[in-house]
Amino acid sequence: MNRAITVAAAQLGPIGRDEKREAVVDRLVALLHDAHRRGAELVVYPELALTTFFPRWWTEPLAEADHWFETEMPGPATKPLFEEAAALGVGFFLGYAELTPDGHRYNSAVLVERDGSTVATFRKVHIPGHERHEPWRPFQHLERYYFEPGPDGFGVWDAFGGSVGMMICNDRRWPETYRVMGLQGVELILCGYNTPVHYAPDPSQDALQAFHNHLVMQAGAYQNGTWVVASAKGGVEEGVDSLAQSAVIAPSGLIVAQAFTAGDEVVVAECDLDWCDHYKKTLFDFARYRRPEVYGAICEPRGGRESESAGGEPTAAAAAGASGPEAAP
Ligand code: CDV
Repeated sequence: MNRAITVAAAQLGPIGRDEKREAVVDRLVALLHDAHRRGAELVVYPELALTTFFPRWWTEPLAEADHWFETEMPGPATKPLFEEAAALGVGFFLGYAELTPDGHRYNSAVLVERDGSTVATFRKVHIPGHERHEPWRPFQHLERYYFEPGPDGFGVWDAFGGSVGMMICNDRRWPETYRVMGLQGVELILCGYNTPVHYAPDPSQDALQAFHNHLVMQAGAYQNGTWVVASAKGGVEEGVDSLAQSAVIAPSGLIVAQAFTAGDEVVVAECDLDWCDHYKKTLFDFARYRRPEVYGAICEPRGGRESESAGGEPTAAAAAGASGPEAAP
């Protein structure tokens, strides 16, 4: 193995609404130590890893939700994590809610190298859920109220001895996410997620959540010849059950390590970045086999030519009586 890096998915169990940042950071540091003890040089924490998943509640005016957001990274509460990681020589990916100095709100992740330097801040591109309070739901998913879509898209950075990309939760369901990074030569994609098991607009998907989670990431890894490391915040948080199953996925598409609990747990695997070439230089040799001249529709309007205005989730009424996609407005 030439470019092998040991990576840990540091899964979190639930974070209570009243749990202080400092207490959460203590948990992150405990996971960091466990990962380091097991040889990890890079630790992947979940999406919004410093607080409970607050988009499940409606808050108006929006400014009253400011306390869920970080205005600096590191800030006073997160500094101990940055310091401890640098002291151990371990890098990390950490999801958090970002409030910028000019008032923008993003669902973000910071990537920090082993020496403590910040590689990049990634802002979630695909924002799921809804914009306004929808009382018919058993719990809200108001990401589209709290966050703007990340304007920068999917970058790839030279870090950890390879080409590293990032995505956050819903981004992992979209093939474009992986392909845009794949075209930049990505070898290691890091991901954090919070996925409620119950999907109110179509509960028939509830039983398939675990399948869909791995389906999309295994396909994305294989089709782009890249490692994917994904870390969940799982378990029952403030009454809402969320998927766990954090995993490390090889460029073959196979899962090489997976969480077996829905709580705080470290999943470790050695990722040989050179293994990506088995796929990048054969079946998925993009330069040789891709046909971009016939892929133009990929960049057509959002919903495709025939359904530009038909996107979005079903309304409450449609969901209540929904028997299939035709019930959507
Ligand atoms: N945090 C997320 O982005 N969650 C979405 C849910 C709402 C479907 C996900 O794609 O897992």
